[in-house]
Amino acid sequence: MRYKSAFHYILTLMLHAKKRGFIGLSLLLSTLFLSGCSKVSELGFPKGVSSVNDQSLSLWQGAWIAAGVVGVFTLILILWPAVFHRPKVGGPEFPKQTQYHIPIEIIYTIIPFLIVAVMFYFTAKKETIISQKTTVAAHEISVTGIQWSWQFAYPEAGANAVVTGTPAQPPTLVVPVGELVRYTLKSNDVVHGFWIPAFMIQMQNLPGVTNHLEFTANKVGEFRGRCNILCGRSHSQMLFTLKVVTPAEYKIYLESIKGGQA
Ligand SMILES: [Cu+2]
Repeated sequence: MRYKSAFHYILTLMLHAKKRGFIGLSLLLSTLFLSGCSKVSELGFPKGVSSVNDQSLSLWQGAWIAAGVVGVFTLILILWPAVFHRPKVGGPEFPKQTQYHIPIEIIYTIIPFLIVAVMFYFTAKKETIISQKTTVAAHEISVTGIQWSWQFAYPEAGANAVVTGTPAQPPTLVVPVGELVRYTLKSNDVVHGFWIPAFMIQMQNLPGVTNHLEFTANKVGEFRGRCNILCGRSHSQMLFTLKVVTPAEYKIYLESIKGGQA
């Protein structure tokens, strides 16, 4: 009974707050829209750490704004009948039942289609820019997925410049800051996923297929990398460290691995 009366109390409050609700709702919506227009937070992804972030961050933020607008609109559609269309004293038990309303059915088919089409357009546009093959890459690194670690090869330092990790000793991928690197992605066995979360980068290492990826690391530091395709027993240990160093340090590193694993 206590729960029931609490529920009634909330409903009464809601009904009394009809007018205030309108004001509150419009305030909430305008705040959402205004904050969305002025400055959107990075929402989990750091700004400017790689050339991919420069492209993808606005896409990520846009997707969140779209999800927010759809979410708020859906919440209003759910709450509206619950608050404003409650049974009236002495009224019919059920309101007029509306079915097969063709215009409404067309509208709720077209609107989601438009939302998906707009998101697809922006995604495809950014994806084309990100996956573009250029001729200006300053360096080449080959990334091979192996059950369950990574092998990084630096052909510009010779055929022996290969670093192989193990689940117990995850390897480090060393890249120069501010210089475009072209990565060749391969797999020795099953499908793996080359993923650097902070860089908003993920591409699959496929057996029998060679994938290519290019990006520039923009900030010196260490970042986490991992495999994001379930690839077997020790998948969770398929980790690596991405170490972004200055071009001078990169040269020294290449020298140090010329004869084999450093
Ligand atoms: Cu894997």
